[in-house]
Amino acid sequence: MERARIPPGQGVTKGWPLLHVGEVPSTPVAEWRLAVGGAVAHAFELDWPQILALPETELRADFHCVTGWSTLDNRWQGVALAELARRAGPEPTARFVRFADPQGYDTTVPLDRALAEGLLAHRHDGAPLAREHGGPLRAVVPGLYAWKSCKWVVRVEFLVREELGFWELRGYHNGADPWKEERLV
Ligand SMILES: Nc1nc2c(c(=O)[nH]1)N[C@H]1C(S)=C(S)[C@@H](COP(=O)(O)O)O[C@H]1N2
Ligand SMILES: [Mo]
Repeated sequence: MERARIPPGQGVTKGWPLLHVGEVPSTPVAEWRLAVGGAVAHAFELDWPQILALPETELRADFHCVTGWSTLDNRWQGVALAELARRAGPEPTARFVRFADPQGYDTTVPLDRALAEGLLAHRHDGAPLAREHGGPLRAVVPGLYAWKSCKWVVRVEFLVREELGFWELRGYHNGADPWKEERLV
């Protein structure tokens, strides 16, 4: 049987809802820095022109918020996690990747999933990603609930051990698989 398009308990919404804790950061793009580090051979930092100079990948994916709304067929453009990993050289023991914003929001995803489908998006539908939706740079991990898609990413950290993030410390299921309804623990 063909799998349903929408995971159980989700409903398609019109438009693109906004959801985050804290403030939308006002750091100018010219001052945005991305630090890539943790369990890697070469930690590095990129400024905005360097981020834009990396090979660009497009990802078309649905987006499922654990509160019940889904948006379909989002087109994201940006830097594949695999591209950052290629430059950083994760240690063989690395199993997870943590994304963090500048104000204490973070979330962790399994490395194999991040490498297979994770993107740091700086554009959506070909236009620069709106600030309120995580611009200039946000993670997109399509196979997991949207709280794993960290907005305003300033740090990507490869981890040997799993760490709980902002929502996972507040009762969200760290697996976050919408098809298994891994919402709360
Ligand atoms: N930095 C940061 N990223 C975040 C959040 C947040 O509060 N802070 N909320 C998450 C949640 S719960 C959802 S549903 C999506 C919402 O993304 P959107 O506002 O672009 O629709 O962002 C995720 N990424
Ligand atoms: Mo969400």
